[in-house]
Amino acid sequence: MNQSMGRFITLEGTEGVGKSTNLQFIQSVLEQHQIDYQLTREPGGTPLAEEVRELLLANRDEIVADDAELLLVFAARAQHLEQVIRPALNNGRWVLCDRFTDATFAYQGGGRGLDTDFISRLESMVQRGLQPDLTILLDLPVEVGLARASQRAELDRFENEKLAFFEQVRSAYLARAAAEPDRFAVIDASGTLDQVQEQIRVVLEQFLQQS
Ligand code: Z5A
Repeated sequence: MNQSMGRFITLEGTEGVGKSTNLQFIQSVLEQHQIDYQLTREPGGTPLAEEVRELLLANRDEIVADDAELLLVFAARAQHLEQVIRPALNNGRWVLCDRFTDATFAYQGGGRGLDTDFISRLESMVQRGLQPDLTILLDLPVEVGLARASQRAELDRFENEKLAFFEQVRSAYLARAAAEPDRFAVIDASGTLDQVQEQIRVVLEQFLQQS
């Protein structure tokens, strides 16, 4: 590892897995270890990319073409990488990002059924080899996640998708984790919050020791 670079951690999962809840826990562990980190999210992370996020999540009468959705995701990502992620890592800061390109392979690839070779080509163009060092995947049966998330007042364009869509998203995530076991840590998110966070703590402590 280049010692001057920060480390890049991403958090992923399907609907209702507890990403927001556990993000706070990850932050607390990093802070206990006095890690200087930048918290960010995708789609979003810069003013322009946050505007793209709003475009992506808004419910609308017009049908959004799958390719348009994919290109918007990568447009936001290009801006986010340029303005936030690369500068932070180059300055030795760690980056903790709520979702990244694995979400594209899961939602646009798995959920929408887009060609993963095409997604890979966009990934190469926009990321130029940059990959997360650690990806924490919170995994949960889709029905359990949807039941947890159903408490929300208003559902966005993705949250309004059907069960089969989220099953495909989950399968795509698990396939990516199986293909890259060194980068991914798959967490069983079906237990109590304490049980989930204990698993996350173990993964982070191990990663911190290696970093
Ligand atoms: N998207 C995409 O399509 N392509 C891409 O490349 C990217 C994203 C990057 C927005 O993401 C959408 O963008 C996303 C995919 C798409 N759409 N969806 N769906 P987001 O990350 O902003 O949206 P989100 O998935 O809704 O994230 P979230 O708010 O962090 O969700 P969450 O995982 O459901 O987190 P939560 O609010 O912490 O947990 C849900 C509830 O469960 C809550 O009431 C908790 O108190 C409860 N909870 C949490 N843990 C537990 C445990 N252990 N037991 C019981 N209850 C629990």
